[in-house]
Amino acid sequence: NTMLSWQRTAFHFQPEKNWMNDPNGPLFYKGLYHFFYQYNPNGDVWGDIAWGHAVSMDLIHWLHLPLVMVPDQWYDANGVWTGSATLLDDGSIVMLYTGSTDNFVQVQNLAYPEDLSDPLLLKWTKFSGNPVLVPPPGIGAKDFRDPTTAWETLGGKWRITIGSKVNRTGISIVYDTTDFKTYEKLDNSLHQVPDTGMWECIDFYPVSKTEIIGLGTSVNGPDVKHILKASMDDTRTDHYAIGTYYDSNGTWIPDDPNSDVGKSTSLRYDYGKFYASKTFYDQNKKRRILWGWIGESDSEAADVQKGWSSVQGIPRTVALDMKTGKNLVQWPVEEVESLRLSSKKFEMKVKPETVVQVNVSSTAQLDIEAEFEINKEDLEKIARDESVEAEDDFSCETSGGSTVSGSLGPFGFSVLTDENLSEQTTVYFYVTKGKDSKLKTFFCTDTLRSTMATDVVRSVYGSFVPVLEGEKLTMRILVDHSIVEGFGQGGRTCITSRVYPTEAIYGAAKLFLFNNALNATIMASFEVWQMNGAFIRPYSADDLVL
Ligand code: DQQ
Repeated sequence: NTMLSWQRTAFHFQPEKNWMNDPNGPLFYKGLYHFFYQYNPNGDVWGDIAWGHAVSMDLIHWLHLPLVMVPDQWYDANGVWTGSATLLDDGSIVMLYTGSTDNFVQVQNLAYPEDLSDPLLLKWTKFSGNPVLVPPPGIGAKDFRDPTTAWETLGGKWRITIGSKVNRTGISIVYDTTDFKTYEKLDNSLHQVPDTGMWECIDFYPVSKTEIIGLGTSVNGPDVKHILKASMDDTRTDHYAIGTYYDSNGTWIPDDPNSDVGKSTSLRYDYGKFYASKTFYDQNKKRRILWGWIGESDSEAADVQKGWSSVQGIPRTVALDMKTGKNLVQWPVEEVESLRLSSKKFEMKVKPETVVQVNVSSTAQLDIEAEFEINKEDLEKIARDESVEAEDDFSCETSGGSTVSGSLGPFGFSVLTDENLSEQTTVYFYVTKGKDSKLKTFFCTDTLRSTMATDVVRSVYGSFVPVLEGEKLTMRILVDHSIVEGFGQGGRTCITSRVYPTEAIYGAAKLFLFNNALNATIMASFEVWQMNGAFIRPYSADDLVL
C-alpha cells in the first residue's frame, strides 16, 4: 500500500518495524549519543516491552543496535519499563528502570554496562540484588514508576525521584542513595499537585537564568531555576513548571502556584502529540536535550497494517527563556540543519482572505523558517475599532480551526496539502483583541482536514504564545511525511502533530501560505529548505563507527 509506506518518516528516529514508545536513558558516552527506547520486539501495539538501543554521532543519523534489556527476570517479567541514566564522577554509568514484575508490581531495578571500554555499550548487566526499590507503604503496587537521572546533594549523596499518585494527587517521591543499591526515602515529596492523577516519566533539572547553556543535572545556585516536568497519565500530556529547589529537604516550589505542574493552566512542552519525554545533559556540547515520544493518531488496525507505530520527535535543545523568565524555549538540535538541501527565499504580501501556493518542488520533507508582520495600519485600526468584538475566550482547541476567520488571523502555512485544498494541515498564528483592547497571540495547528481517512483522531492544537514589544511573529516548521513539528516565537510554544494524508502525498503534496484574516494584510518573509533523509539503519559489524 503506497499510501501507508509514504507515512514512514525520512529523518525522524524510528525502529525498522514494530511498536515504540518512551525515550529511555539518553546519554553521551565516548563520542557517541546513546538512545534507548521502549520497544515491542513482537508486535505493532504496546506489549512485551524491552529496551531498544541506537547510537549516533550527531543525534540525526542512527545505527540500530541489539536490544539491551529484555523481560527475562521475575522483577521485569511483564516489561522492562522506562528509566534513566546517570553518569557517575568516575566515568561509570548506572541505569535505573522500572520493572513490571511477574505479579505486575512496579519495582525499580539497577543495571550497568558490562564493559565501559566499549563505546557502543552493547552489553548490560542487571544487578543481582534487584529490585532495589519496591512500592513504599501507602503507594499502590501499580503506581510507582519511571526513576529519573540522579543528581548530587550538598551532602554528597545521590538523589532521584519517582512518579506516583495518592488518590488523585500526583506526586514525586524522593530517595537518597550512595551506591544505587540501597535507598533512603525522604519524608517530603519533591512536589505534589491535587487532582492531576498519576505522574509518569518525571523529569527534574536545572536551567540557567543568565546564560544560554545547558547545565549538568546536579548544578544549583542563585543563577539557577529548576524545571519539574511530569507526564499526566490521564490526559497523555507533558506539563512543566519553573521553580526553586531546596537541597536541604528535597522539595521544589513553583514560581507561580496558579500554573503548577499538571494544572490545566500550566505550561506544556508541546500542545500537540508529545509524551513521556526526557532530557539529558549533553556534556559534549554543553546543552540540555529533550526527547519526546510522538505516538500515532491513526487506529491500531492501521498501525498493524503498516507494521510500525510511533516516532521520536527531533531532539530539542531546551533552555529558560531569558527574555520572559516564565517559559522554556525549545529548538530542534542544530545538527538537523545538516540535512538541509536546496532552499528558496520568499517575500510575500498577503491580502486578507487569500491563499497562495508556495512554489517548491517536493514538500514531504521540509524545514521552514518564517517571519510575519501584520500591516501596522490594520493593527492600529483594529485596536481602535470598538465594533471589533473582544475574543477573551479564544483557545486554539475550541476555535474551530484555521477556516474560522477573525480580524487579525489566522495566517500561516498549509502543509501536506493537495492542489484542491481538500486535504491540508495548517500551522498558524491567530491574534485576538481582548476587552482591554490588548492584543494576544496564539500559535495553533489544525489537523481537522489533514486526511480523508476516517479512522484518525483530528484536532486543533495550540496555545498562547508570548510576543514581546518589537518582536515580529516567527515560526519554524519541520515536515517529515506523517509528522509536522511547529515552533512558535523561537520555541516558546511548540506543537507536534501526526497526519495521514491520502491525496496530498508524493508529488501531489504542496505547500501554501494563507491569510484567513478579515481585516489585516500580512507581510511574510520566509525560507524553505528541502530536507535530506537521515541514515537510520541497523548496525553491521562492517560499520566503522569511530
Ligand atoms: N510507559 C512505560 C512506563 C511509563 C509509560 C511503559 C509512559 O514506564 O509510565 O511502557 O508512557
